[in-house]
Amino acid sequence: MNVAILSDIHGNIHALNAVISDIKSLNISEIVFLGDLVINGPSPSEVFQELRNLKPICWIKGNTDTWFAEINDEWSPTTEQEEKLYNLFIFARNYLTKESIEFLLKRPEKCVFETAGVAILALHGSPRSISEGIGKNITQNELKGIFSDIEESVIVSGHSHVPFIGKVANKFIFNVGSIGMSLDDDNRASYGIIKIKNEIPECSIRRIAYPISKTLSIAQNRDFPDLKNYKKKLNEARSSP
Ligand SMILES: [Mn+2]
Repeated sequence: MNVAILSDIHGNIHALNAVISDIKSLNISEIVFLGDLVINGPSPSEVFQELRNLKPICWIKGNTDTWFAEINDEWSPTTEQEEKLYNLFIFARNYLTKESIEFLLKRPEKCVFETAGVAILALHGSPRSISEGIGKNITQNELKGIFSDIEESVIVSGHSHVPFIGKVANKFIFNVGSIGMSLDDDNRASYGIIKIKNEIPECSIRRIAYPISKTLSIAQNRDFPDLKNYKKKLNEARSSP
């Protein structure tokens, strides 16, 4: 039983399609999605449709998915940063139906699934926050605290856009990175595969090259906000700003 763990697609259909082709070439039985689907990329409706077709056994919300509940018509940006996020939000909203947005908002914030008898906890960020990415910036001691109340022995997460595989107090922690916008100096899409062998999970990261220029040309045709910055992010996948 191999499970593919997908996260942080961020409206990038070419990255998602490349990952789907890779999944089809492997012996994958189930798909899990960890959130951040439509905002911050030029193809919100396409990625929504594609992901629905994949029928994930587990599909949770990310912090940018919750913007659809947090931002309403009375809200207006007050800082330059808020203005940027607001433009990304409006762009995505313009490409989605009301039904799709309602569907996204109905996703849970976490989910437990089982594969080969092993229970796995799926989160977008960390057990204490949807917006906290788990990675090597967190000390082993801190990780122990963060995961101390968790029963499951395997935890999968995303959010940071930087893949990470760690182990703390007999728990396997697996951040699968981002499909649509890697930020670890490697501009390929990133996703994870979990294989259970004799009840021991084997976690691996797949890195998949995709035609970035095609994603950028859709962005240009659709007048995607702050295109120059988006282009730089996709191409350079810079780990620091
Ligand atoms: Mn996120």
